Amino acid sequence: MTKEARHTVLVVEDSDVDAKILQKCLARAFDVIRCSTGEQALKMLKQQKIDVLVLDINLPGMSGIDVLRKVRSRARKDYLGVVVLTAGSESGTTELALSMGADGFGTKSDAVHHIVPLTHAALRVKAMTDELRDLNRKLRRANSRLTRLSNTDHLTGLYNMRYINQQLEQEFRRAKRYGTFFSVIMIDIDHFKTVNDDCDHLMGSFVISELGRQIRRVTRDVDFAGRYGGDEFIILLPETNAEGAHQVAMRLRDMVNHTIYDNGTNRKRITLSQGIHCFRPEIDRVNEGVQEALRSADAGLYEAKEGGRDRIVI
Ligand code: GH3
Ligand code: MG
Ligand code: MG
Repeated sequence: MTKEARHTVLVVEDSDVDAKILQKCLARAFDVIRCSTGEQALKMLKQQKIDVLVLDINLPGMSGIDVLRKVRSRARKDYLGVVVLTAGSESGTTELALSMGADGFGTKSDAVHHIVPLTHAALRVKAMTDELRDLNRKLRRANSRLTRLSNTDHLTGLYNMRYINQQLEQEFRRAKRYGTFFSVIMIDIDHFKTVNDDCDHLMGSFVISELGRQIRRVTRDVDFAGRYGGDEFIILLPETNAEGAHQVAMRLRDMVNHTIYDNGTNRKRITLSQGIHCFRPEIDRVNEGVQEALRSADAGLYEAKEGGRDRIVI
């Protein structure tokens, strides 16, 4: 076995004679270090990489059980294997040690024969636990990636319709419960078909993703911006009144109107139509909540289109 692959065992034993015997047995298979008290052991565990603790139950000061309790209650990046050694005469100690998370136990009188296999067994528990923890971490990461993907519009990176609808319901419940308000802005690009027709679909898609970026720039972290589909976007503004929502819509309008898209053959500007609805729980009817807010913001959007586009209607 190479030096790197060897595991480190810390023997916690106050008797020099017993410690020597244990170290001699273990040194055949492991790198062995030793200390005489529980307090020293806890310190060493913080300072260096140790794979298995061979722990005498009867120690001066802190007992082996106390050390075990401390070790298991601390969060560690990787698992520490623990073998507990008893004098053999204490009743109930082994049960207690196992229930507190020891991976193996033996009596000191038998230790010469059993300490190496016991340590190997503790290392197997460690390997399995570390692997499980690693898998768990990967699973959690994959799950959160999946959740993010299922809530996101792929072209803009904004939220998708499904997530925005969920969030709308939640904002309604919150606004009703706390008597706050929130606003919704519905946005549709004017004559977007002409971008596709006059330039190409690539430019069309670029315009949509750029608008996503601009919407992100005019909103705050607490707002929820989403693409409802096609050239339609929606912004939820928690605890924002109609005036605040109008300011956001104006900022977006300014930014969009100053953007020129140029693909070498065509130069294009776009404009937006925007409809705003502010939900006020004391006025809006409870049951009509979400649908009413959407209908009202949509009606504003329609009015903006009818009125000649490039405008905001509350
Ligand atoms: P209006 O001012 O009435 O909104 O006119 P409009 O041309 O924008 O019409 P509308 O909003 O009804 O339709 C949007 C068009 O946008 C429909 C489709 O051709 C195009 N479109 C929708 N999604 C995408 C996309 O992801 N990429 C591209 N390139 N075009 C899209
Ligand atoms: Mg449009
Ligand atoms: Mg549209």
